[in-house]
Amino acid sequence: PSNHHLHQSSSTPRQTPPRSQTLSTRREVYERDFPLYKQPVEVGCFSLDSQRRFFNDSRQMRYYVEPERSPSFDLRDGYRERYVKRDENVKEKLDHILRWIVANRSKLKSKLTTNASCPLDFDFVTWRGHLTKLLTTPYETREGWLLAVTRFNGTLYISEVETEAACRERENRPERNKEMMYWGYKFEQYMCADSTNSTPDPSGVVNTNEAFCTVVQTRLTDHKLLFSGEVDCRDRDPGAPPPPACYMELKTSAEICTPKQRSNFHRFKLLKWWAQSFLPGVPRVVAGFRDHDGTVVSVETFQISKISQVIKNEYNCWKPTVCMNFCCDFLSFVKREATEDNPSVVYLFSWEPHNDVTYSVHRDSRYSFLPDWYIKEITR
Ligand code: 0WD
Ligand code: CA
Repeated sequence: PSNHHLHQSSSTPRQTPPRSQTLSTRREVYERDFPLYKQPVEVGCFSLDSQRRFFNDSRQMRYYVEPERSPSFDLRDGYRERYVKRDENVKEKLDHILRWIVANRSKLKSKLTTNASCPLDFDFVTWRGHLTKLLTTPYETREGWLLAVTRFNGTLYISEVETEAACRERENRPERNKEMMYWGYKFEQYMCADSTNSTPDPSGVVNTNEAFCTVVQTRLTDHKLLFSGEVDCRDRDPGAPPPPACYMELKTSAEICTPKQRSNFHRFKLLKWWAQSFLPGVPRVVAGFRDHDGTVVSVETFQISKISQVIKNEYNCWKPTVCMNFCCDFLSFVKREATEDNPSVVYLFSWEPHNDVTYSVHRDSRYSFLPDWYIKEITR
């Protein structure tokens, strides 16, 4: 049958089916009403400076400056001379979020609390980027993922593990791809100022250690979520709505010249852009369309709430409801399977395109990711 969600033996009618240890990622399974997703609320923020040091404040916030209509930004400028790249070999896991939690624990206390066994009133703590991967899974045909899950004091922590394929790709990245990764950051520098009353400084250094991250709280059906995501900039108008509604995501993309390119943009790029910004409630994406030489030829703003309209005419296109229902069912699956409350136990959820999600359990392994300082802090 096409709606085979949980794999069950067909020879035992009228019996409750055995619980499956796997989860389907087939789109048809998740075509149902859009699940409840509460308006995300910003509960705090943090900054990472040019040396990747953590600060419990918004010092790295940047401000959006509207560009000219056809700006002709040169995204290649500074690649050789003014580029400081974050060390991708350092795996930070959830460390920055955990530092933020420790620094802000008093304001996170749940209302009916002093319940020592559940000091954090969240079911899940993770990066926004990990949730984006879950949202796009039913439509992903190229890259699988590995998500490590630890249950500690009743909360489920989700931290990505780099797959072997992703590691190989990173280590064998062609020079052209390396340069194109810089283009996205360079675009941010052309578009953002450091304060409300200054202008962008394209003569400066691009340092990808620097980041401003929002921490938001929300609920997906019965899953209480706390996650953090990097925010590129905010509306500089003092009359703009409070975060996250004043935040803006910046993207670069190849200019669209043919109907085929437009269709691919709708089917693949807008899916990723929508998922990433919908999660934290960031309402706008500003896209710089660039040519092959890295010159921005046009800038266009996309309202996240209108993207489902933009793609409506695309045949066999992605659906927001499928993304959200899959994420919701994955989180239910994790809650059901990751039962042992132990900071040194990792449930490693694994997915490859065209397959179901599976998992394995690891004790005191290289996958353990909750640091001792965090366990001590939360346990005391
Ligand atoms: O441990 C890991 N596997 C990851 C850690 C994967 C992804 C992110 N991170 C951490 C980093 O500490 C980073 O500061 O998360 C932070 C960003 O979190 P996020 O917002 O949840 O990540 P995501 O939505 O995937 O990416 C947002 C931006 C990217 O912008 P674009 O426009 O390209 O989507 O964060 C940057 C990038 O600029 N970014 C990263 N920064 C540091 N480490 C990483 C990364 N691994 N991936 C994307
Ligand atoms: Ca961006």
